[in-house]
Amino acid sequence: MPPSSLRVVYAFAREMHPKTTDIFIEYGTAGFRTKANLLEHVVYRMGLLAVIRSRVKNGRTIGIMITASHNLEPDNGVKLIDPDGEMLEQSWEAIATKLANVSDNDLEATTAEIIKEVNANMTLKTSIFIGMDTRYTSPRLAQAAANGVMALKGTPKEFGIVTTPMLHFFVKCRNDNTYGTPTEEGYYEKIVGAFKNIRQKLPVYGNYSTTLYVDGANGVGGKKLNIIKKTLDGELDLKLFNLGGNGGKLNLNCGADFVKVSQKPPVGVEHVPMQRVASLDGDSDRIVYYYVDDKDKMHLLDGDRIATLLASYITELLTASEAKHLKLGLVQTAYANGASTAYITQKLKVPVSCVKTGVKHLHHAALSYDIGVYFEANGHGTVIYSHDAKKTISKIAEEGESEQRKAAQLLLDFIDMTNETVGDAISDLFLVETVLCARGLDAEQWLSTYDDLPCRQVKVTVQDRNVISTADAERVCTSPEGLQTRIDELVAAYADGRAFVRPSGTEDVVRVYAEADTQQSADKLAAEVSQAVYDLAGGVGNRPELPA
Ligand code: NG1
Ligand code: ZN
Repeated sequence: MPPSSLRVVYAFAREMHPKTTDIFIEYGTAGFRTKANLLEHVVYRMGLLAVIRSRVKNGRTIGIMITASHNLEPDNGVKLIDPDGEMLEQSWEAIATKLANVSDNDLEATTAEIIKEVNANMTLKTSIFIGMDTRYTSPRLAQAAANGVMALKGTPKEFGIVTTPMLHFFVKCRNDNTYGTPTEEGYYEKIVGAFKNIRQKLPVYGNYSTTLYVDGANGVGGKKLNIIKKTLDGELDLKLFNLGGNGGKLNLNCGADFVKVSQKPPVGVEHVPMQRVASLDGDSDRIVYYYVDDKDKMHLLDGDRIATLLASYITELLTASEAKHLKLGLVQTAYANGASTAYITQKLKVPVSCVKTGVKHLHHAALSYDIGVYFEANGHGTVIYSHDAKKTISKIAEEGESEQRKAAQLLLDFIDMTNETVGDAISDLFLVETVLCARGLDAEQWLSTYDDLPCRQVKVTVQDRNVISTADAERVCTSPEGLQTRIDELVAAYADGRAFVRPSGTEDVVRVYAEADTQQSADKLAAEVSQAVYDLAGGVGNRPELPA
C-alpha cells in the first residue's frame, strides 16, 4: 500500500488533471512534446517527478519548463532541468516515461514505487522553478505542474513567461549562488552587463555596424530583447520583428528552424539588402544569422558558423593571454557542414569531436575540454569553461603583463556573457556581436571565412522509424540490412558526397541528410537516399521522387 500522504496525488489527478488519452508518450531528446491538449496529465506528473528528483538531490532546486520550442502553436511540451541547469539525467527519462503513461488508478502506487526505487528522502524541503513560453496553452499547463509539485508538498516558484535558457540559468543560480542571481534582472545584469563591459573595451571599427535586425519567431525571445534593447545605450541598435503582435503566429514561416531548414528568409522581417539578421526560435534557445544579398539570394550563417567564429576568437584571446596549457575543443554532430569541420581542424587547428544528435550529448563531450564550444548546425549551442580555465584566466587578468592582462579581461567578460547551462539565443547573440565588432566584420566577411558545401535535409515517413539503427555518432546505419551499402554506393557517385540517415527523436520520421559539391547534386543525393530508406525501411505513403 502506498503511504497515506500520497492519497492526494491520486485525488488531484482524478479531480483536476485526469489522463484522458491512451496514446503512449515518451520523454525524448527535448522532454515530452505533442499536441497541447494531450499534455495536462503529463505535466501534472512531471510536477510530482520534479519533487522526487529534487529530494534525491538533497533538496536542490529542479526546473520545469513548459514549451514546444520551434514547433507550431498547437503543440506544447515539458522538460525537467537538473540542479546545475543541465538537461534531466538520461537514466531518469525512462522513469519520466513510466510515470507519464500509467493510468490514474495506478498513479499513487507507481509514484510510491518510484520514490522507493530512487530512494528519495520525502521529508526534505524542496522548491521547484516553473517557467513557460508564450503559447496560449502554457499557463494552464504551468498550473498543472504547480499542482503536481504541491501534491508532494514541494513549493512551486513560478517565473511566468521566460525563455528556456533563462529558466536553466535561474535553476543553476539557485543551487550555486556564485553563478549569479536567480531572477530575470539577475540574468540581464550578468549577461547584458558583460556585453556592455566588453563594448567599453572594444570600439566599433571596420565594416561592423551596430544595427542588428532580429526575427523573434513571434515567441518569447523577441519580447525579452525588447526589454534589453532599452538598456543598451546605443552599443547595439536592435530592430525587432516578429514580436507576436499583428496576428503573427509562433514559428509560422519564421524563426531559426524555418530559416535553417527551408533555407529561406522569414516572413515579417523588413528586407534590406546585406543587412545582418539574427533569427531566434520560439523559446529562444536557438539562433541562426542570415543576410539577403543585392541579388535577393539568402546567405545562412548557422550554428556551425557561430561555433567557428566563437572558437577562433577565444583561441586568439587564449594565445594573447598566454594561457597556453588550456585546451579548447569543438563539438559537433553529423549535421555539421563538412566544410566547417575541415575549416576548424585544418585552419583553426582546433580538435573536433562528433557526437550523436541532442544537446545533452554535445554538452557532455564539451566537458572533456578546458574550454568546450558546442553547437548543433541548427543554432543550438554554447561554450563551457572548466573551473581550471576560469581560475587561470582570472589570475592572468590580475597578475599578467599588460597585453596578457587585457586579453584575459576580455575573456572574463566573454565568460560572463555566456550562459553555460544550455544553448541560449540571447547570450549567443551578444557573443557573436562581440566577435564581429572586435574583428570589424560585416556579415558578408563573416561568411567568407569558408564556403559551405551545399546540403539538403529531408524527412521520410516509415511504418516504424525504430527499424533504423545507427553507429559512429549516427554516421553509419547498422540496420536494416543493406541500407548502408546502398547509401555508400549512392554517395560514391558524387564529388564531396556525404549522406546519413537516422530516426528523429522529436518527430515520427526518418531524417535524411546529404551534401555534395553543388546544390543540385545535394538535392538529388538526398532524394536517392530517401528512396533507399523508403524501399528498405518500410516507407509509407508515396515513394519519394527524384528532383526534376
Ligand atoms: P531530432 O528530431 O531528433 O532530429 C531535433 C534536432 C536536434 C535537437 C532536437 C531537440 C535536427 C536535425 N535535429 O531532433 O538537433 O535540437 O530537435 O530540439 O536539427
Ligand atoms: Zn528551442
